[in-house]
Amino acid sequence: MSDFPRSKVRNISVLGPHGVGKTTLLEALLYISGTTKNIGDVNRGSSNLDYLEEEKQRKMSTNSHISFLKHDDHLINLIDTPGYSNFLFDAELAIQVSDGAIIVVDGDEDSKDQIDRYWSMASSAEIPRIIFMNKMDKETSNFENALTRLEEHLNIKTVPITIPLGQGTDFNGVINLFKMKAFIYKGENVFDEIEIPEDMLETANNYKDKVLETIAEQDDEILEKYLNGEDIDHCTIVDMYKKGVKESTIYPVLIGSSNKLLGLYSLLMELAELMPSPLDTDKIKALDIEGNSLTIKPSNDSPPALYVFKTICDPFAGKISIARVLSGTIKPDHTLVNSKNNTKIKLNNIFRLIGKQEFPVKEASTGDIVALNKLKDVITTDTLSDINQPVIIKPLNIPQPVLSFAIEPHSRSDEDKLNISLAKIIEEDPTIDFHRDEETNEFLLSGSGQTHIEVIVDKLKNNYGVNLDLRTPKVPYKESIKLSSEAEGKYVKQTGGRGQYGVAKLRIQPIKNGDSCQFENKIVGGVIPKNFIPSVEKGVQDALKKGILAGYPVINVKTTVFDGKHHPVDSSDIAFQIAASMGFRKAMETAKPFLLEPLMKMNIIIPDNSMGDVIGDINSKRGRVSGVDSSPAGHSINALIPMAEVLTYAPELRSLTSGQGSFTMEFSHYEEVPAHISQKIVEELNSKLDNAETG
Ligand SMILES: Nc1nc2c(ncn2[C@@H]2O[C@H](COP(=O)(O)OP(=O)(O)OP(=O)(O)O)[C@@H](O)[C@H]2O)c(=O)[nH]1
Ligand SMILES: [Mg+2]
Repeated sequence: MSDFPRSKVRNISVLGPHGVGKTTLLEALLYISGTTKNIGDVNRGSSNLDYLEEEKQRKMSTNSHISFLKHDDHLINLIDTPGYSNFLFDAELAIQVSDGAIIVVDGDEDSKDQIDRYWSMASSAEIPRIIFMNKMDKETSNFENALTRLEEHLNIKTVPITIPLGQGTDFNGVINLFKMKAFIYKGENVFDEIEIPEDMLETANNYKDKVLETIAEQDDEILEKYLNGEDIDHCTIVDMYKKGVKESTIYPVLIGSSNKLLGLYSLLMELAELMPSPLDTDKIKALDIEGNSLTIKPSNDSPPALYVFKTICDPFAGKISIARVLSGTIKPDHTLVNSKNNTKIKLNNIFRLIGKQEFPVKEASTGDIVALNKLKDVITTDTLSDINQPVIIKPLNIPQPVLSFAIEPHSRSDEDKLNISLAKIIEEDPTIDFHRDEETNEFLLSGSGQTHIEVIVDKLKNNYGVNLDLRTPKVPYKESIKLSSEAEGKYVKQTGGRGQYGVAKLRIQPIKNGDSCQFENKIVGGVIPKNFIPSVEKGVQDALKKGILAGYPVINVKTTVFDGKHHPVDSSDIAFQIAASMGFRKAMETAKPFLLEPLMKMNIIIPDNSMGDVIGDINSKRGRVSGVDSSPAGHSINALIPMAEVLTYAPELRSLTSGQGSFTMEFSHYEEVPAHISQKIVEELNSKLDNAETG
């Protein structure tokens, strides 16, 4: 691989909304460049990239996948990213190791692309972009409308490089405005370069004028010359154009059809021509092991450094770490250091990948994207570097899970395998959380959405033979009190032999939201001896675990023990624990106990036309909208909604927005449950208890 000069390497992420044709585009590029012999098809499950069972079943990418091709004398590494909102983190990681991006959009007139989020992810990473308008073969595609929509949505200046020859089902080639030639498809991957047909000449010239004007607008002097009709040297135009793309002031747009292999050579050409090489980044920002900032020079002469942006744990092939070589050259048998914990890591085989197909290489150098097998204890976002000069790339923040499901393994053997299998899946996908909820005693599997969690369940089954059911998790309600009250707890047993004796008088009072429970000892005169006070506190702690309303933990209560009695022989730790517990429960009865529920802070992104339905639904869920931001591409709603109402929000939002909506949610705070709902919860619990007793 290092036989490619570093200036000829391109690392490109392919980004865009779900279903816009990213994977199909890459399959087509791999095929037309002669890299693959057969074109993979996502619809038939024969894709080289979407090779996982979970992806074949759903006909969508649930992971990023790497691939590479050679075009002219360039090596182009292409990372296919998932467009579905649940898998955004993979796209973020891919962007982190890319020098440029292809943003795929839909040329379909009716398309409701939600490209804002991918656009802003690439903007934040400050990488240049080429826009590829796909699906131009569709009956309803319309280049002019789609281009206007795009410029308005994103508020950008575009430079069309190719325009369609024929519209919709008659689309059969492209006109390249820089070459002023037409390319038509003859079938079987064969193209003809021809003169622009007469009837398209005026359109092509009009677009070319627009292109020249947009490029000239970047420099006042050139613009004036252009507007005065003076000739501008072709090289000047090309240089200004390249500069504008690299600095992200203008964006090239190419059109085509991945299904019909149209418009793709022009795209390959522009990737090679316009996208930066790994050497074009002056310096890569990093830290030393003490956390001081430094920069890495992307050069083969610099010490080796790799950043791991993906991990695959294949039950058969084992563990594979995918990394970008930031600097230096690496070979199998080299020893590097995992900079986060100073552990030595010996490299094994190095290879390139197309989906899961491996292509071994002898070495990899600056800018290469390669797979490395069996790197022990190395996880996604780790930096491996030179033993004497360790560096760390600041890892991306891992997004918090937004949705949890309780999981129930089918059998004991499924439960036994669960922990170890999930640990492997979490190694591949750090956005998953798995833990046992102490309050509800359930195993909770949390992720970025319902599809994400369903994919994990499928993976557990397909790869590890673990079968389980998903259940809506229980809401972790809490209990508290509104009034102060006092009560005496008495545990006295004095019939025959050694008895039990403990009496504790307790005062309980509500304290401010956010404070956990407090305990105070105000015993005077030793009515409860000092050595039994910890037992009184333990008894109160036990009572706090299960409130008297519905057995939920009690919060925001201060308990004071202010009086009591003891017996020189019969008093014991256990007697005071039980007495305090009884006293607390008795005091709670007269302190106006109430239920609290968790509220979730939600950010919901929806298309324009579902606004009314989504807001209506939030109201019916006892939610409160705190703000709505609008952009031409849709609305972003901020709201507080009780957790009990959004346990199955993912499918609900999907149906309210025809699959276009997405959301994130995080815990905000606890609030009192309205009386009528609280009553229902208590009644349901009592009827469950009755059934348990009778059944
Ligand atoms: N008509 C037409 N359909 C296309 C074209 N490109 C892709 N498709 C179809 O669009 C659907 C989605 O294609 P994918 O390649 O899986 O889309 P994706 O962007 O990778 O989707 P995610 O991985 O879910 O983000 C498939 O049915 C493709 O056959 C095209 O140029 N024209
Ligand atoms: Mg895909």
